[in-house]
Amino acid sequence: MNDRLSNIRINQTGYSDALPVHLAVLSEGLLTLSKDGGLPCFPVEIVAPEADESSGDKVTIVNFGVLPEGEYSAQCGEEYARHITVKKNPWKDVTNALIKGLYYQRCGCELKPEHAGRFVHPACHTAPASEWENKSVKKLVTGGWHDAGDYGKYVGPGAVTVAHLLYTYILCPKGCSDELNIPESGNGVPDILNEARFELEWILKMQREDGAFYHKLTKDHFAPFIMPQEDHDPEYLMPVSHCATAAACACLALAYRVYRKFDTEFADIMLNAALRASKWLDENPDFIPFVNPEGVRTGMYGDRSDKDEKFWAACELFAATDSKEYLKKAEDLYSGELRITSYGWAEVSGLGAMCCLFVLREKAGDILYKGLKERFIDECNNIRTLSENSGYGTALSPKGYGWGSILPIMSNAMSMIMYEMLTGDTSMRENALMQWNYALGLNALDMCFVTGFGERSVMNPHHRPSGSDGIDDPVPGLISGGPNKGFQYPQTKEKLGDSVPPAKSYLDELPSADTNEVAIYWNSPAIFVGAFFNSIS
Ligand code: G3I
Ligand code: 9MR
Ligand code: ZN
Repeated sequence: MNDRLSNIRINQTGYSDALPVHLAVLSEGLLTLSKDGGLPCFPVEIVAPEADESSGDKVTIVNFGVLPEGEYSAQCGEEYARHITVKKNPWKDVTNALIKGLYYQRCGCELKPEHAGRFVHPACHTAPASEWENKSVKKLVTGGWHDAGDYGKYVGPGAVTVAHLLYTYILCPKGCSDELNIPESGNGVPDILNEARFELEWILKMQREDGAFYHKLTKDHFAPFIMPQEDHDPEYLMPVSHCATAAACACLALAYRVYRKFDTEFADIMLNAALRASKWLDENPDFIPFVNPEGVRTGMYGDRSDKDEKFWAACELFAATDSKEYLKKAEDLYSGELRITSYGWAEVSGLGAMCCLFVLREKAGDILYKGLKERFIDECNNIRTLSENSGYGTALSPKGYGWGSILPIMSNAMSMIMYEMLTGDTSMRENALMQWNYALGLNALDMCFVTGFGERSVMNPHHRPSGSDGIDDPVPGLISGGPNKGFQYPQTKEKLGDSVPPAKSYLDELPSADTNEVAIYWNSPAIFVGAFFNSIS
């Protein structure tokens, strides 16, 4: 780990020889670049940099355009030179690692040395769980991914993560290489789908007999920092919820289409589960927000509305069954209120929009294809403006740095990538690329947010296995939530001070869940973005 902040910020995992090379420079004066130990060339005079509101930094983005393959050294003023690699396909490893990061979150099975290297552990959370509301009902609900730095498993966030993987496979198949070295590798199914199936099998187990889905499978409190196999306190099936049911319904209907060509039996089970969930939603139309029952303190994943989840579900059910009743439902649920460029656990309208724009297309009709497409394009233009207004090119407003700011940043990259896919206009590509660069080091913190990558990388994520396995390095391939001005933890505020700018409100410290936790649904949008750039580099 290099402790010195450089005056040049780069994508620490390298650059592609097929895409423009951007650096961010924090000094004035002459910036030079030398190739393969040669004399400095490409001189750029940096004058009067502008202040970036999110970070308070005076920063200039320098675009060197497409550079030939090689090892470069960038220097501005007296500060040390920064090493940059330009090569073909530079992001295959980090994209694969982000997918493999989900493998390391697997619950209920042993992580073996042949797949997990140093980061092994025996099977965890293998005991049957009781329903919270009726403790005499016990079920074996093993499997799935640990949600984040904690060991909870939550249906809605899990469904969203799977959807990101499946849409990555649908839209950027060339970007996902099949070399993950997970237990299923080599079985004829792409590894990204093998990994997603691990979660899908668990989601299926979270359905109650009447079709509803339990909101989550957690203990009543968060575990201390112990390894998962040492976490023996009882887990509970927490009450069912509308949002979990609708999100699972959507995800399973989507998965039905994707897995059909590999395993019809598994696909049919998923469609059947989705239809039963949909029926439960019809029979229980009044939204009841999930709140943690008295005495439960694990992640709540509360939501103000289930309209977005139901909209997404209706779109996916129409795609899966071709039955017009679902198109009608989706049209009825659709309104300007739905944020069609949001793909995170709280607002999933964007996933419904992806189904309309890339799967249903003309079949979605005037409202959900033509109209929605226009609105989507407008939104993408706003996102591009956000990126243009930022000193680092980051598509987030200064106010947007909340818990898990990496999510809106990666989501905005997804939107700009989809803009290109939808219109053939490549003019947002560099704006999207700046978000990928952000995640990998081109940011106000000079920090690569993916564990195991970069010369200045996250070392102390709020992640129980990383904090308790006795290995100095964190589990690799996990992306940190990143800067958060929300200061949900008083100690974060105390350490950073009130006046720290939003984009610097970050601590690479284990206790700082509010700035440095990892989560499956932060990895997954980064996987989409990585796979896209992988496919064109
Ligand atoms: O709802 C308000 C919104 O009205 C406001 O505009 C916005 C401003 O930032 O804040 C919104 O609420 C935030 C909420 O996330 C919704 O995004 C809260 O301030 C913020 O505290 C909350 O953070 C969530 C955090 O749990 C604490 O509840 C994160 O999104 C969520 O990703 C995180 O999830 C945790 C799980 O509970 C447990 N497992 C780990 C996981 C990752 O940290
Ligand atoms: O470790 C928990 C983390 O996974 C959650 O995202 C976070 C959400 O509030 O809570 C963390 O648990 C902390 C708890 O909220 C307060 N006491 C300290 C716990 C560990 O940092
Ligand atoms: Zn576990």
